[in-house]
Amino acid sequence: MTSCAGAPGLQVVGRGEAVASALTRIPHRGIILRVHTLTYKVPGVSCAHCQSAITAEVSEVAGVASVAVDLDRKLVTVTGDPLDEAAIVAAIDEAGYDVEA
Ligand SMILES: [Cu+2]
Repeated sequence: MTSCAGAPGLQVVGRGEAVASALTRIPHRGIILRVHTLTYKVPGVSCAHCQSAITAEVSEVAGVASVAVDLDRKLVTVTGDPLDEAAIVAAIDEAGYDVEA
Protein backbone atom coordinates (compact mmCIF):
# COMPACT_ATOMS: atom_id res chain seq x y z
CA MET A 1 0.00 0.00 0.00
CA THR A 2 1.31 3.43 -0.87
CA SER A 3 1.42 6.08 1.78
CA CYS A 4 -0.04 8.76 -0.51
CA ALA A 5 -3.58 8.33 0.80
CA GLY A 6 -2.67 7.81 4.43
CA ALA A 7 0.21 10.19 5.01
CA PRO A 8 -1.64 13.41 4.15
CA GLY A 9 -4.40 12.32 6.49
CA LEU A 10 -1.92 11.78 9.27
CA GLN A 11 -0.38 15.15 8.57
CA VAL A 12 -3.76 16.81 8.84
CA VAL A 13 -4.26 15.15 12.20
CA GLY A 14 -0.84 16.40 13.17
CA ARG A 15 -1.66 19.92 12.10
CA GLY A 16 -4.97 19.68 13.89
CA GLU A 17 -3.18 18.86 17.11
CA ALA A 18 -0.69 21.66 16.56
CA VAL A 19 -3.52 24.12 15.97
CA ALA A 20 -5.35 22.85 19.03
CA SER A 21 -2.33 23.34 21.27
CA ALA A 22 -1.61 26.73 19.72
CA LEU A 23 -5.19 27.79 20.40
CA THR A 24 -4.82 26.61 23.96
CA ARG A 25 -1.85 28.89 24.39
CA ILE A 26 -3.17 31.96 22.57
CA PRO A 27 -5.80 32.89 25.17
CA HIS A 28 -3.13 32.56 27.84
CA ARG A 29 -0.84 34.92 25.94
CA GLY A 30 -3.77 37.21 25.29
CA ILE A 31 -4.42 37.41 29.00
CA ILE A 32 -0.76 38.09 29.70
CA LEU A 33 -0.84 40.97 27.25
CA ARG A 34 -4.08 42.31 28.66
CA VAL A 35 -3.51 41.92 32.39
CA HIS A 36 -1.70 44.30 34.62
CA THR A 37 1.64 43.40 36.10
CA LEU A 38 2.80 44.89 39.34
CA THR A 39 6.21 44.32 40.86
CA TYR A 40 7.03 44.98 44.48
CA LYS A 41 10.38 45.06 46.21
CA VAL A 42 10.11 42.94 49.33
CA PRO A 43 13.54 42.91 50.99
CA GLY A 44 12.49 40.38 53.65
CA VAL A 45 12.04 37.42 51.31
CA SER A 46 14.89 34.98 51.66
CA CYS A 47 13.77 31.39 51.31
CA ALA A 48 11.12 29.03 49.99
CA HIS A 49 9.00 29.63 53.10
CA CYS A 50 8.82 33.36 52.40
CA GLN A 51 8.05 32.54 48.80
CA SER A 52 5.16 30.21 49.61
CA ALA A 53 3.79 32.44 52.38
CA ILE A 54 3.61 35.46 50.07
CA THR A 55 2.33 33.43 47.14
CA ALA A 56 -0.43 31.95 49.31
CA GLU A 57 -1.57 35.30 50.69
CA VAL A 58 -1.39 37.29 47.48
CA SER A 59 -3.04 34.53 45.44
CA GLU A 60 -6.17 35.00 47.54
CA VAL A 61 -6.53 38.65 46.53
CA ALA A 62 -9.41 39.12 44.09
CA GLY A 63 -8.25 39.54 40.50
CA VAL A 64 -4.80 38.06 41.02
CA ALA A 65 -3.92 35.56 38.29
CA SER A 66 -0.34 34.75 39.22
CA VAL A 67 2.26 35.51 41.84
CA ALA A 68 5.98 35.11 41.27
CA VAL A 69 8.56 35.61 43.99
CA ASP A 70 12.14 36.21 42.87
CA LEU A 71 14.22 35.32 45.91
CA ASP A 72 17.48 36.63 44.46
CA ARG A 73 16.16 40.04 43.51
CA LYS A 74 13.61 40.19 46.35
CA LEU A 75 10.83 40.95 43.91
CA VAL A 76 7.21 39.91 44.02
CA THR A 77 5.55 40.10 40.63
CA VAL A 78 1.77 39.93 40.50
CA THR A 79 -0.35 39.66 37.38
CA GLY A 80 -4.09 39.90 37.11
CA ASP A 81 -7.03 42.02 36.06
CA PRO A 82 -8.06 44.07 37.80
CA LEU A 83 -5.40 44.40 40.48
CA ASP A 84 -6.06 46.15 43.76
CA GLU A 85 -2.68 47.52 44.78
CA ALA A 86 -3.72 48.26 48.35
CA ALA A 87 -5.08 44.74 48.76
CA ILE A 88 -1.87 43.21 47.39
CA VAL A 89 0.34 45.25 49.69
CA ALA A 90 -1.98 44.31 52.57
CA ALA A 91 -1.67 40.63 51.62
CA ILE A 92 2.13 40.82 51.57
CA ASP A 93 1.95 42.56 54.93
CA GLU A 94 -0.43 39.85 56.15
CA ALA A 95 2.15 37.25 55.16
CA GLY A 96 4.58 39.10 57.41
CA TYR A 97 6.64 41.13 54.97
CA ASP A 98 7.13 44.81 54.27
CA VAL A 99 6.95 46.23 50.78
CA GLU A 100 9.73 48.69 50.10
CA ALA A 101 8.32 51.99 48.86
CU1 LIG B 1 11.92 32.62 54.35
